Amino acid sequence: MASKNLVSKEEEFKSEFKRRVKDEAKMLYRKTLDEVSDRHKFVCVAYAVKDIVIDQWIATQKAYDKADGRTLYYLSMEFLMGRALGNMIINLSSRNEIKEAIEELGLDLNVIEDQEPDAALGNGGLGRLAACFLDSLATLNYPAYGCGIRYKYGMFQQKIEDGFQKEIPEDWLRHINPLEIKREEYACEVRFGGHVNIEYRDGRNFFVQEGYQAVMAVPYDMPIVGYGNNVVNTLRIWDAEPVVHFNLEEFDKGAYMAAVEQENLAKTITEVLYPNDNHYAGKELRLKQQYFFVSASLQTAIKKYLKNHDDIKKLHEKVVFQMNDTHPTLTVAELMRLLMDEYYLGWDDAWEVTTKCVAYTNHTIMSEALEKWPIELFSRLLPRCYQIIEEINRRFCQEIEQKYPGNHEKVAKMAIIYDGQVKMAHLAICAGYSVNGVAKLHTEILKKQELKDFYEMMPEKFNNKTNGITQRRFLLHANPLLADWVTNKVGDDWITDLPKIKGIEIYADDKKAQAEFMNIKYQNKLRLAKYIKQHNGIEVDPRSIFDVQVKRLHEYKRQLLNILHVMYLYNQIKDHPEMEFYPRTFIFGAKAAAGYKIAKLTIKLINSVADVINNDASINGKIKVVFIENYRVSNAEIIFAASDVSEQISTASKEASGTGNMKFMLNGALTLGTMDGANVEIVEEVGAENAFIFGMSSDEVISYENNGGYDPMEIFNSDMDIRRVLMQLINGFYSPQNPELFRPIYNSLLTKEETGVADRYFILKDFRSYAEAQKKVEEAYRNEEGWAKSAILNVANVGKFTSDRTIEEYVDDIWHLQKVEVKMD
Ligand code: B1N
Repeated sequence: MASKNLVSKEEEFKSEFKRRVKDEAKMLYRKTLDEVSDRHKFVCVAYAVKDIVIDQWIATQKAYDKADGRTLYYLSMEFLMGRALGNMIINLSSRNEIKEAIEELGLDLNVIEDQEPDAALGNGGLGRLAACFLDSLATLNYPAYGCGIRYKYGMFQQKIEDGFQKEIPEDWLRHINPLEIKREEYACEVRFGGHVNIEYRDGRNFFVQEGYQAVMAVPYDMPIVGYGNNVVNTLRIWDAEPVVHFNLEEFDKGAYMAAVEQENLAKTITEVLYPNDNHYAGKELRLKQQYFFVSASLQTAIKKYLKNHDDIKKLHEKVVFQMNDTHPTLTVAELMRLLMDEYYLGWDDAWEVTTKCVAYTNHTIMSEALEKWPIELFSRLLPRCYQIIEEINRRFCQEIEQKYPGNHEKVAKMAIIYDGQVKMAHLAICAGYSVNGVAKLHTEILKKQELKDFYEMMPEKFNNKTNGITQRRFLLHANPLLADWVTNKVGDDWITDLPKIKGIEIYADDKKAQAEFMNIKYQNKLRLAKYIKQHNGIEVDPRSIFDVQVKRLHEYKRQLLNILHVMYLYNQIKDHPEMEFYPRTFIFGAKAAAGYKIAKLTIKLINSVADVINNDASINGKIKVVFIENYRVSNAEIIFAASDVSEQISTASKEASGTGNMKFMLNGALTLGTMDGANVEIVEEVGAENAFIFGMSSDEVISYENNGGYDPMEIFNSDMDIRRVLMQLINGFYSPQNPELFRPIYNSLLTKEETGVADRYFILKDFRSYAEAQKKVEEAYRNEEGWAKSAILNVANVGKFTSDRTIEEYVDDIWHLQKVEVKMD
């Protein structure tokens, strides 16, 4: 009887869902479901899914209110969410019924999912980390908001034309976004510019901003569905609207111009994501964006708190703000401002609350990424915040002076305001109660080098939180074949408890399991080969080694080392056609910041090398080079699943953590990498014998850097293979129309012309060691069973790198949140 009831309940759910999808087609498009386009089918299905999600969303927020625990506000300029629908479906408990219903409607879920544009509100690792964290927070039952900006144009779309990158605006909102809700009731005002007046009333001073320009911040909420636990959290992203929609006749000339300016401010502020990864451009509009979303997020967080509590001095008991890098560091000044100017706390009380509410994560040591704002710009745009920061700085410098009497150099090095600039990292560290790095090595470098002075003065703030990724998106959704294989072997606990995946370790030596595993990899390689054929028109051999480097293009990530090595291999094969060589497909995917010349030229080089090699019939297809256009979350899912070799070859010490490295590992690719970022911990988990490690250590790199670099000419003059490859950059070998084209790359490696340092990222210095490691990759791949064993061991030992673990560590050490159960009746 019980099972019969269950069956009928499922059937009821399915027919309700199907009815809903069909109704949407009727209501939205005046058509039957089979008459509407694929994109409209996506919209209909998305609305039907949203209907299920909304009930859980309401229930979750009720449960949170009732529990009245601490809430996390994860403040980030970037959330690289990718597509939502497919992920939402796999996370819902009713996933099977939904999938069946979709099938019964005669729809293909893959086709439907493909209709959704990626929500690309981020550049790379930092933004994707924020997205993985939201998934884990919801899955682990923690009350949390993501707070960010609803950019009209997200990360640009990349087109490759004649081998060059072209940036096309990504108008992801041109069609309705069925998976968001506009929440006009939470709109609030954000003010820029003007000046601060002091008014004396009721026995105290009031600071009032006057002559400012204002915009309305209007939030849009996107649901974040936890895995099978009824929890739906919220990503709240802010759009800007003009405060007054003005009526032309009513305005005199002055008011007219002011109104137009306010309209323009509203229009520009959330227009576009800055497409820079690990680089600070210092643009005024960027500072406006930062203040805009920080102020709006804080205002609503405080109002929400005061709905059920009356003592603002206890805000920290219920609220924590995590600052994702320094981009939201204005949180410190804005919270002080709100507490003092709007809620009438004195300085000391406001400081006490603020410093118990904010924590800071550092994501990079790259000096060009450090945010430093000129005082002139800062104080003009944010006069009250600037005043507050001046006072924070004054007190902080006093503290340093007290601790290190007479040490003026210390004060100069650590001050928040110095040399005409406001240093955001110093502000974040001074006010934050926690400062964390994102991998063990990175945190050690912060403590010993970059932030040494701060660590010595306040060691208790510093801690490590090694990054992680969500296995729900990057295995369960991205690689259903491998996910099913794992589940068949060890059950499905790994979905919410990744270390359980260790259970497959006993199959590492099992010949049958190895064959199954390699067959799954092969199927995934077929899927990627098909994608490449469709999108690049290039035919690749799914039996070749898929050797993959996908990540933002940056000199420190050394895509150049990879392609120079391809050029070197090509020379070898041409010289020795009889040489044994296992066919290899070198796959690249990378966006370069629009203004980053040498990065864009590297893309052109990869494509030029691809042109020559792919069209040389004499090498029998031994090497293929593919540049995948428009690398993003949705095609990343296909790429990771199909990879054999994971290229993680940054100059040691430069990659704070990396998270792509973990996604490859999860999908059974072997790491070819330097001892950098989280690679160190990956090797620790999987064993050096199941990875290919090469290159200088971070200590060596740092010691060279402290001594002005090294002399790459010595290598150029003594290593004839390297010399030949470099000469091919300037003799037209890969650019016969314009032999000078790649001269800047050549110069960056051999002269101080480009950056003041020759080969700043030690590409030539690491080349031989890289080439040797690559040779070992080939040898290892020839032994198919050995390779399968290593690949399985990579998957088996990936447990540590789930973002669920990372989040639990943040909760234990920094956030102190309580889990909340959500029951549906
Ligand atoms: O953050 C990731 C790390 O895994 C990567 O190693 C790290 O490079 C990346 C300014 C950044 N650090 N800094 C940025 C992004 C945008 C921007 O405007 C800096 N991204 C990282 C997650 O921890």
